[in-house]
Amino acid sequence: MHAASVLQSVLAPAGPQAAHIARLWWLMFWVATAVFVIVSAFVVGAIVWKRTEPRRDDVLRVAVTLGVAATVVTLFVLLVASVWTGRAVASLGASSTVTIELTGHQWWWEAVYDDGTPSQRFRTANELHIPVGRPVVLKVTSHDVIHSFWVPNLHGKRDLIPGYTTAIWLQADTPGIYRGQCAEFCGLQHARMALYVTAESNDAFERWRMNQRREAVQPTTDNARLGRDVFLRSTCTQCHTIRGTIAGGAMGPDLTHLATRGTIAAGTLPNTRGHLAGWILDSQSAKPGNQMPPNSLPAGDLQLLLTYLETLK
Ligand code: HEC
Ligand SMILES: [Cu+2]
Repeated sequence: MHAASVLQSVLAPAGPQAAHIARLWWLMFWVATAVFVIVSAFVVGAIVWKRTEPRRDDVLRVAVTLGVAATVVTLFVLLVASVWTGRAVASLGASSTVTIELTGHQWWWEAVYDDGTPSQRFRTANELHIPVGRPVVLKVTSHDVIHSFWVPNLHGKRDLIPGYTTAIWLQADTPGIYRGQCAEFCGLQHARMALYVTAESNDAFERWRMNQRREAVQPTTDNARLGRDVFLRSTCTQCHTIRGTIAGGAMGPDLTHLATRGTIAAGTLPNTRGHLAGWILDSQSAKPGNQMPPNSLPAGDLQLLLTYLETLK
């Protein structure tokens, strides 16, 4: 994932909701610009031109009436436009085929892809995939404090409130990787609480989803097997799940398909062997205050563990 290929902009809408919001933004921008220019022109005019004729109250009264009328009409148009946009983005009026339960944590995102068949549900973290051209419902809530889901290319903001679930509809029409950001201050690492949404063709999405549903791959080499043993006898299992092993913790992100993600720690670091090593030994230096404690592992064990984690495709 190259930073340059990732978009995070309200002005480059990639779906219908974002397009509505961008249109409203441009309307308000041009109206405000026009108001600014007109008012400035009057101010400059008042300074430059000296009054030579006596004041005429009738002309003044007409001017004030026109000014007030123009203001009322402008504000009314903006009100109607924003109410209309609010309604237009509220729902896509279609039955959705993809439902994602998204939960905010200090400071990462937990996602469960829902399915009518319970065995087809799966859990992942920090990186969503969605099919292009199909409406997606996100059911959002929070595990701790108020967070806010915001992927500017796809939709406006939606608060994640503890103990309360709300639904937000979105759709991507243009394939791409869109960066999201927690948009409600939620503590020390609020700024490092990013989220990536990959919008891709239906085929690519279904392939991704099929793979995510699977349990973790069984190690095929001795080193990967030993690495799994390191994982399973360390504290990792208290907080992390790797489906298909006894590790079933829920404090931290699900690691079953860790190696399919482009970043770790909610967009903080690229998912490379070196960064993973640094993160596992001392995640506090990369993301101070985060909920994962440092781990002191012998160098050999760490290398085996990394080899295992890299197999989790
Ligand atoms: C006390 C709970 C806890 C323990 C123990 C723990 N972790 Fe974590 N881990 C977390 C939390 C919480 C996060 C998310 C931190 C964040 O992004 O703010 C995390 C994040 C990670 C990530 C990044 C995942 C992602 O997709 O962003 C990896 C990899 C990881 N831990 C591996 C390990 C390994 C390996 C061990 C054992 C050596 C371990 N963790 C032990 C809680 C824990
Ligand atoms: Cu936040």
